[in-house]
Parts: sequence; C-alpha cells; structure tokens
Amino acid sequence: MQINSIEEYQETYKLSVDQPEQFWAGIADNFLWRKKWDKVLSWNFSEPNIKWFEGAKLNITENCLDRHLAENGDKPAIIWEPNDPTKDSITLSYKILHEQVCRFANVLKKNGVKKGDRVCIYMPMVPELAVAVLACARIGAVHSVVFGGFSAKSIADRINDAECKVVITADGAFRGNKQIQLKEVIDDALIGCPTVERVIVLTHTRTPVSMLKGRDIWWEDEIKLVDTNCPAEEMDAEDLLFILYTSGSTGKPKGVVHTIGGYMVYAGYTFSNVFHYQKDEVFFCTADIGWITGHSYIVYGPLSQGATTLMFEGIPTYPDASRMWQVVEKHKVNILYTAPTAIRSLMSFGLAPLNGIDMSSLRVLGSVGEPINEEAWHWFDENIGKGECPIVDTWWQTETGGIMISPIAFVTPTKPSFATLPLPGIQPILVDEKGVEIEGNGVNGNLCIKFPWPGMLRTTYGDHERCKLTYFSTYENLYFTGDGCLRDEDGYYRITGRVDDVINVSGHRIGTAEVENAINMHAGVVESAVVGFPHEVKGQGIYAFVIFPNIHDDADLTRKDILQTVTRVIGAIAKPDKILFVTGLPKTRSGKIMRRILRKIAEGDISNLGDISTLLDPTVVEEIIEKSKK
Ligand code: 6R9
Repeated sequence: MQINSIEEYQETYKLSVDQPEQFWAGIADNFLWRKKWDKVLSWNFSEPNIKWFEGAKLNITENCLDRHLAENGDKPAIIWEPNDPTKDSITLSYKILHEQVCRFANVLKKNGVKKGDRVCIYMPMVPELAVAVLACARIGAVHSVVFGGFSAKSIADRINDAECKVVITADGAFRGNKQIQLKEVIDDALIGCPTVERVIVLTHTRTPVSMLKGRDIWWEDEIKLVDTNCPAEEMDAEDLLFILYTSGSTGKPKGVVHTIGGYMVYAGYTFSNVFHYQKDEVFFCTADIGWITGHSYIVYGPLSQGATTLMFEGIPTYPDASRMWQVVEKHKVNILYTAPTAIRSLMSFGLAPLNGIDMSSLRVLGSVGEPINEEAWHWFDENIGKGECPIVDTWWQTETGGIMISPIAFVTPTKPSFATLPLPGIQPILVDEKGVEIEGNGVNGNLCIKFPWPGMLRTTYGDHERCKLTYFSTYENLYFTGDGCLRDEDGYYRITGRVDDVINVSGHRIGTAEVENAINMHAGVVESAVVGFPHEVKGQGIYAFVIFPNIHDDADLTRKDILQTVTRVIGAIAKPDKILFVTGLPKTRSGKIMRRILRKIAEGDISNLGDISTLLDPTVVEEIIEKSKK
C-alpha cells in the first residue's frame, strides 16, 4: 500500500476520487478482519451519517498485536524513554505487549468493564498508558484519554459527559523537573462524578496518594490476580473505538467520536505512506498520547503496521536542550515526528546542543499541530535533517483521525511551510464566506472536505446535533475544518490558521470562549474577551482583555489570581500570556464583541483597525490602545 513515485501518487489519487469504494476496499484488504464488509461506504453530510466497512467484524488489537506475533513476536513494539536520562529505557516486544494488554484487559473485565462502557485514562507517558488504551480496545470498551495537563474540573466534565465507569490513572507523572500529582487531581475530579465505580492506579512516581476503600485499587495488585489469556472481543467496524475531547469555538469541549474499522484503516494507511515506514525502523512521535497525534501515530498507526514506536515521557528541554537529539541518537531514530513549537523552542538554544550528537539514523522528519514558519522549517531541514531528510508537514485534526494534506516522504516535492497535496481519498475544496467554491490556483479560502474518508469523526459524543452544527452546517454538504487555506500557483496547500474562535497554542487547540468562561468565573471579573496573538515559540499566545472594576491595590497579584482560576477551571495550558485590564470592550450595537479589533491590538497592529463606526462606543478602543502600549 506504499506509494513510491509522484506518478504513482497521481494515479492513486485519481482512482481514489473516481472510485473511492474500490480504492478504500483495496487498502482495507491489508488489514485483518474476522469478517469482511457488506458495504464499503454509505454516507450523507446533511445528517451527517457516515458508515465505512458496514457489516465487517474485527478487533483492532488483533491488527496491532496478534497478527505480528508469528513473524515479529520478538520485534520491539514500544521503546520507552523515561523523563530522567539516567534511568533505564524499556523495550516491549510485540509478544510482551500482547501479554500485557491481555492481562490488563482481564483486569478491566474483572472490574466490571463491558463492551461499550467508557473508560477515562489520565496517565503519564509510560508504556502502561498504551497498554491501557489497547486493553480497552481488546474488550470493546471505549477509551477517553485526557491529557495530563488538564484540571480536575476539566476531567470531571469529560468523565460526566461520557459517563465513564472506570478511571485509569497513576500516582503521579514526571515532566522535566516537575511532578504532577495525577491521583490527587483525579480525587478532586471524582467528587462530582457519580458514574465512576473504580479507579485503577499505577505506581510510577511513588508519591503518597489517598486510596479510597471500595473504589481505588492498585494496577500492580490487580494484574497478579488475572492471567494473560484474553480473546479479543468481536467488534463491528462502526462500533466506537474512542472519544477524544477537543475545543471548539463554543464554551464546552466536544467529545469527538472515532469508530474502529475506518479509523484503523486510515491511521495505518497514512502512517505507512506519509512517513514511508520501512521494516525495522524506529519511529519517534514526540506528541503525548493525550492528543490525537499520539493516538494515531504513537499507538494505532505504527502498531497496526508492525512498526517500532518510541514513547518519550519527558520534554525536549530536560535536563537540557539537547535531550530530544540525545533520544534520537540513543535509540537510532529513523523517523522523527514533532511540532513546530518544539522546533522553535530548541532553535532558540542555537546549535551548541547539537554538538557531538550523531543523528545520522534519521531518514524522514515530520511536523504537525500548527503552521510551521519558514525559519523553523529551514532550521529543521538544515541542522537536523542535514538537507537529506524529507520534511512532511502534515495537516490534519482530531476530527479527521489521521493525516489529510501532507507530502508523502520521497514522493512529493516539498516546499517550506506548505502541507502540499491531499493524500489519496481526500478531496479538499476552498470556499468563500457564502460557501461558493473558489476554483483554480493562487487562491485563498476556507478549507472544506467534500467527500468522506474512513478516519473522519462520526459524531460528537452524546450530542449528534452539535456535530452537525459545528462541522456540517456552515456550508451545505461539506465538512468544514475551521481552517483558512491558500492554494498556490502549483496547486499546493498552505494552511494559514484557524478562521474560527480557536487559538492554537503550542499546537494545542484552545477555545476563546472556554478561556473567557474561566476568567469570568474569577470573583470581581465583570467581563472578558480573549484573542490569539503571534508568539515566537508557541505559535500563538493567549491575550485576555478583562473588565475588573475594583482592583484594590496590586494589579499584578490580581493577574496572577486570574491565572490561578484559569488553571483550576481548565488547566495550566490555557493560562493567558497577557492580561490587560480595561473598562470596556468594543461591542457592536447588538452587543457582539468585535474580536477583529482586539486581535489587531493584540498583534500590535493598530494602524489599520478597519471600520469602527458600527461600535456602540468607539472611545473604548482608544482606551484599550493606550493601555496596551504600556
Ligand atoms: C493533528 C492536530 C488541529 C488544528 C488544525 C490546524 C492546526 C494541525 C497543521 C496545522 C498548519 C499543519 N494544524 N496541523 N496547521 N499546518 N501541519 O494537530 O489536531 O489538535 O485537533 O488540531 O491544528 O489549525 O485545524 P488538533
């Protein structure tokens, strides 16, 4: 299923558009099915109702584990590199990983988890996280992984939305020189989560934790009570595999739902092709499994292809700025898939951290999560790839399940900051505000997709209407991505960023409304408006304009207090970089905040604020500008 030349790409692309069902059936044939499908695809984007490989039966863990055992049982499936470089790394062969997954799946069963039940996973980046994810899939439970940086309240909201029965966590997590008390956060979260019956706790940091009788049990104790024999549950292709929450332009995060068959085919196909993965190579994706990139390209994509996937617990700058490169050297990484924010942050340390490090094993480099600026692209290319490794700038989303627009390594000629061309099966179109297609090249528009692909979301958990409204109602019969996009003279795509009220901070999506809600919960705050602004390392930073009439004495302390509240409500990742206290916000006569103006001010571009005559009170703009200069 690998494409090896640009001609082959063009032929494959044509087939995938002319005969999508035939094309995807051919790709799906490379996977293990207990029973093949009756129908490849049925769909409409109006409800939406999307079904791939209907009637097929499978278990994704048989694709990720069992099918590799005969020939590759001893091959490393997961290599784990700990936060602390003086500690040993761990390698799990396919055989061992299979055993651990089966064993832990039996633990879940013993604790009452059944097919279809939802399980929340809040864990550090340790091999047991992958084991927990796969164990859920083994028995047909639906996992909902929550990133370790979210607050108790965010976790509680997610647990309640999905009505999770079990939580899997650890005592704590190491992140650089910090420790995160995961179990404590879970304890706080569970005060308001009536559906949770069990909490399974892995020992990792050995920090003291409270264990509630009748609810909390230790991972290490439980696995001793079960054996490693756990036949995989037979699942329908359209059964739920997982829920992953993501921010949108409205207040509450949505539970994006992916189903088993289509997601598996899409994650596996895109992994194999985009990175041109070769047998025995080591693939290193630096994302956290708490995000979609980790789901698709640490766990499911690589394992479905029998690849060796490297899991890194730490951060690129701990104990120093050479750490990521040392990990590449130590494990002879062949493919490195990381984020522009990491590149920019490491770039700022200059070339010294690269001294004496042998990264000649590298063959392919990848970027994901946000637009990569040309400077970072060239730095990555010259200093890490030595001009010899193709860079695949992969555009995709939580909702798309896998990479959508991207070069194929060694096939597609790259161009800095361009995601280049759609993968086979992906039909992008650009539309104007009214939804009219913008044809031809050298044009800008809102990026939509006009035909289904197997990895696409099926619904938003518990609220199908929301899925319809968010993605399928802006433009009729199109999936709307929320991104703006340029198609240049060569027909190459460059993603220009979100066109909705979502800020992309270090590759993480944060809804402005979510941050505003959190700020507004702070005592004394009357109102707030949040926008993004260009940030050297993070890509975008968060700028908050806050009305707080009675700051008694210390405005700086009040700022810090507000940051505390945001950390409590959402998590540290949503903390504003700047807070400006103002007495009014620019509003239209109908009461809508004009973010366009605030965005300009946050960017420091006040020369051209556009038409402000429709404002209720244009003088507030002057006040904000004056204050922003201080
Ligand atoms: C995979 C992932 C999705 C949003 C997406 C877009 C931005 C992702 C990008 C990119 C430019 C790239 N984005 N990859 N922008 N170039 N290569 O990141 O999923 O967390 O859901 O974010 O990220 O704005 O809409 P997710």
